[in-house]
Amino acid sequence: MRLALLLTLLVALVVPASATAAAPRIFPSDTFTVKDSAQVTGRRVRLRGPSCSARPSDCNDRKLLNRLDGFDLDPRVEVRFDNRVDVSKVTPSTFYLQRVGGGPRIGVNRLVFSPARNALYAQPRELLLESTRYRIVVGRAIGGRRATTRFTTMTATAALRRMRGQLDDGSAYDAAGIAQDQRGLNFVRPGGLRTVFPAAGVVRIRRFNDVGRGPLKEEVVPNVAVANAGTYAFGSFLSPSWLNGSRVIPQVPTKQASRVRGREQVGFTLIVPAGSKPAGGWPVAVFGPGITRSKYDLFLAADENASRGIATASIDPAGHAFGPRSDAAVDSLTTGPVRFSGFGRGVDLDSDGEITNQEGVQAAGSPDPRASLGLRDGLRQTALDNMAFVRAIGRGVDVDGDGSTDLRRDRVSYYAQSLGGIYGTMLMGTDQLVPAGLLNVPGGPILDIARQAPGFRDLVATELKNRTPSLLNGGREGFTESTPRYVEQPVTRPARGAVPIQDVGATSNWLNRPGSPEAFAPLLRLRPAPGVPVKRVAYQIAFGDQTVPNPTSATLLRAGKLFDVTTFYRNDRTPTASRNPHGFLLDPTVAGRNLGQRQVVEFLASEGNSIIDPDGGATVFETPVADPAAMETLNYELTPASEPPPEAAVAGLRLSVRPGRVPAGRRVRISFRVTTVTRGRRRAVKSAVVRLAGRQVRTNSRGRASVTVRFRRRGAREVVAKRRGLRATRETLRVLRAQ
Ligand SMILES: [Ca+2]
Ligand SMILES: [Ca+2]
Ligand SMILES: [Ca+2]
Repeated sequence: MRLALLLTLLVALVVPASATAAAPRIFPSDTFTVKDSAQVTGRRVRLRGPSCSARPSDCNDRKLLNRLDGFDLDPRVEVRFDNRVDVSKVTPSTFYLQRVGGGPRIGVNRLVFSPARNALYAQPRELLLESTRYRIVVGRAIGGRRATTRFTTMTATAALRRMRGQLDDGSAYDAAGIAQDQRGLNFVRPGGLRTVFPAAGVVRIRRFNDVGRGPLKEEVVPNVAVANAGTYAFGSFLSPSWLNGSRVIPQVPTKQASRVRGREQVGFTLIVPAGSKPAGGWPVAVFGPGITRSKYDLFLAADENASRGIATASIDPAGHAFGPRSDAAVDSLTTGPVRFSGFGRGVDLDSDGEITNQEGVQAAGSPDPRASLGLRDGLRQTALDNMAFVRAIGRGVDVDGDGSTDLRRDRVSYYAQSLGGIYGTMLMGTDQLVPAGLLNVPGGPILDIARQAPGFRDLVATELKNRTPSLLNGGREGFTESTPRYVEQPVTRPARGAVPIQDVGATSNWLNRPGSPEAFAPLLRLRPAPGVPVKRVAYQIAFGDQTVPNPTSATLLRAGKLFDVTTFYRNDRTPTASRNPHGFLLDPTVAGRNLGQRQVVEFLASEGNSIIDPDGGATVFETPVADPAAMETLNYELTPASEPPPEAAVAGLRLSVRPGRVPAGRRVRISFRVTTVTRGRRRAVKSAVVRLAGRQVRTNSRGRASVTVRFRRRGAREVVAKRRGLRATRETLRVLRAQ
């Protein structure tokens, strides 16, 4: 016994505490959670600080995060060191994540080193499993001390599934006050008008948009869905709504289901083929329109569907198709103009008197305390509206009112463009009744789309500007985030102010994950949810897409391992190479349109069993994508922008603690010395505050201070040294067993 003790003391003498770096501190960690039996994970996030008066935006975000039952599925791991570290030391064996209980090591990428914080940021190379415990291991090679922690990932996709379950068991309709006989599609307007028109007699379709104040704005609906079209119909159905007045589905403990708040009369458009219908009715494809678009895009998205015997229908995304006064009109050879409600879903959320083409699909912007929830719940509600639409079709649809069902009740496929592909991926991952879906030009998460897309970046800038404190730091559209993409080299000189923008980005992506398509992509084929079959899906991505940039599509496709069912439309190899190819499926002025629609109709006609290469051996359409890595870059040129200078390193304090090990139960004097290195010279730091075990002392002009203490129990004690303008540091004092 005495020998062992002697050896311990000897070790203490030959290894002073100041010779070893302090252990790096890692986030995320379950140390920032509390137990909560109402959550699937048994835990709830509990972050502290910052001050709500000094940093109200961060405070608002923290309150939202503290309702979640775990950390992000693509967490931005933060490791704080005491000194600069060499990012080239990061390898799959020195920095990795691993499931607690075993599993392969998951390396990291997207590295950022912040000199001002001495913090290293990294994200795992693959999306993590939900509701699962992981360990993070940071090896000694990086910062001189090994560090590890455990954390639990959030339950992300189950909430949408629970809401779908409320549609299936009828409880959502009951809660919304929608009686059994009101749950189907409705073609009859007040006054008895049936808005169903023989397609051959339709000369023109117009819409009259309620933009808030002033007269309705007239627009002609382009219509190329004429081949073999028999009937154009315009109707509505009642859809339960989970959104509250702030366009948010309030977070509930993950073992519980969200509550239905009301209902909405949702309009639809429908094209039924001409000719005699097959037994049981026409098979149906539902088309999902993109952001700012509407159900009227159906007439641009269904060139060949009717010719192939497919009925096609579409509804508006939440908050779309302008305000509730919006109308539509059909000019017919036989009847003249017939005008009826367009069931606009837009709301004047910001009370400025105007209703935009997408107002109400997302939470209000900063300084609204829910701003960081963004599109999360508008996307979930839209996926649910489409599920309610599928269920209404399943109740039997009599379009012409002759008493017989015209649409097949058991066969609905889905296809969609852009935002439609985003909520469409969520729908496909969740709805057991939709076996096949083709998703055109989606990506995720939304913030990563918006900050990289030239047309949306100013919206992100406005949000950063309106935060308190404001985070605009200069650069393209007013900010520079220095965020590396999946395949890019580590960022070791982030722009000044970039790392706080990255903090907000990581928070936004974490908060939005339950309504973000990449979280649902693994459910399509890799890990289907209980009761949901493996799906037949196809993706179309456009090379150099400037609206949903390629790297965000790659994020989605990687998450679901979907590259083998992905077609890459190489707009760069066409006569329209100078155009933004995002709208290629619908836009008649982009080269790929007709072949894109050919692939869609073959997919739909085969119920997802056939993904044709629309141009065969030619290479405008790569089916499947020849090189998935080609999607990890933007594939278009950005105009140069001046960026802020790199973040400056902040000199750090160094703290020595002697002795570094003390026995418990005895009064001991512990001496501190606080220094800093400036211009290569070590200098004493006067008036630094050193804290240990509830005691606090200040250093003298030689940087020295001491306390006399007695520790009752053995274990590690943290010593912290701080001084304004310099980065704080900490050391560990070890209290050994009493002699
Ligand atoms: Ca408005
Ligand atoms: Ca009928
Ligand atoms: Ca080809």
